[in-house]
Amino acid sequence: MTLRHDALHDNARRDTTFELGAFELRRIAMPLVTPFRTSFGSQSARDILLVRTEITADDGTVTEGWGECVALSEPSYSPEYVDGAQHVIEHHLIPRLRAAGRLDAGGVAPALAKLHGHPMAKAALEMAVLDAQLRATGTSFASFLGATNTTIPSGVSVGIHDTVDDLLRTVQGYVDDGYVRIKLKIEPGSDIDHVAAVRELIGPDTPLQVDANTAYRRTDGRHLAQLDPFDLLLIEQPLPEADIVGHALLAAEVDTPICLDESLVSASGTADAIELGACEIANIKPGRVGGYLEAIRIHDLCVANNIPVWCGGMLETGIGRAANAALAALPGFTLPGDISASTRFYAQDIVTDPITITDGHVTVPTSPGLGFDIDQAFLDQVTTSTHTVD
Ligand code: SMG
Ligand code: MG
Repeated sequence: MTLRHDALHDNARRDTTFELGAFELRRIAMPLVTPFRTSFGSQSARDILLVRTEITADDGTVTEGWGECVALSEPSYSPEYVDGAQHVIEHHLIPRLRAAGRLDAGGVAPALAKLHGHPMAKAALEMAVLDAQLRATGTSFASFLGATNTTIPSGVSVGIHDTVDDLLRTVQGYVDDGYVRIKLKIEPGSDIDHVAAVRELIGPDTPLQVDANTAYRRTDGRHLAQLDPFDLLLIEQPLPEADIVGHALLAAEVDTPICLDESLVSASGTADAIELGACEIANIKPGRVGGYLEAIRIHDLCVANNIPVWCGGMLETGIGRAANAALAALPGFTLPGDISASTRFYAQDIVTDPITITDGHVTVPTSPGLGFDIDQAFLDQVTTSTHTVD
């Protein structure tokens, strides 16, 4: 089949390229409004790497663009971590980009392809170039994508709580905020009874799903099948990321659909997981797969294979949140994403137009670029270091 977005990736068909300027690598410290606990640990603040670049068009016009690296502080969600991402960006990725000469966003991944791994670091660079390119051409990300939806349903991810009472209080708060789908983080010992209590609280009609962040093993099939009566949308990443066959076995043993997150790091790997029956639903996170352009390929692949997709989250600031909202407006995103209001995690955002929810929905940004404006004063206030790479 011809993918809808092939033109985005076809080097030969690209006519407008840019000269890349310096890259500013900026680290910010963002406290969370409340600690967020998953099966791999708890965090109360986010140490985020931002990338700012400037591109110069043929006519000499200079435009800035911003990217956000979703790597966490520790290699706990995936092998990447923020210090490592900054190192590989400075010492390996930027030199390759420079060597590639003039390019546009579609040229970033090919220029970096000979370097293994580090999808989150690569994605941050592609994102900065993409934002700048879209701003330079006066195009919103949503129109670049051909997205048709102007609003998207908003889901919220709820961390593991020590007690069921605390969990129910938190979930009720999010229901009151209007979130249309609840996702519960689970791990062995905080799973079946937590889900049962939340299902009873929210009733049968509110969509509910769980995310194990690799906390179970192949032998846990019978245990996880106890979730089946609660009519969950999906079980996200129950097994370790490399265990694709295990997920296929689990999908045959458990009625609730199996969704992959950590396991999906490329379009070709996603195609394999689908073929093996390991991926009944796909969580798409641009950072995890090396960028928005690869994320679009995975979307197209899933649509062609009748695999529902939704957009995951990595506690992004307003930069990544805006871009994710546009991505999730593509037609294959048929399930609510982890694109909550900025206030779900942060008291104040680094953009002047943070993502909010109205009637459980997020409005897809329409301004040129990925869809945000930096709040420079607040950004400077939360900045912990800035380093320019020429
Ligand atoms: O941004 O709303 C968000 C967070 C969603 O649960 C979320 N992300 O595995 O899907 C996931 C996790 C990864 C980050 S956990 C620190
Ligand atoms: Mg997940």
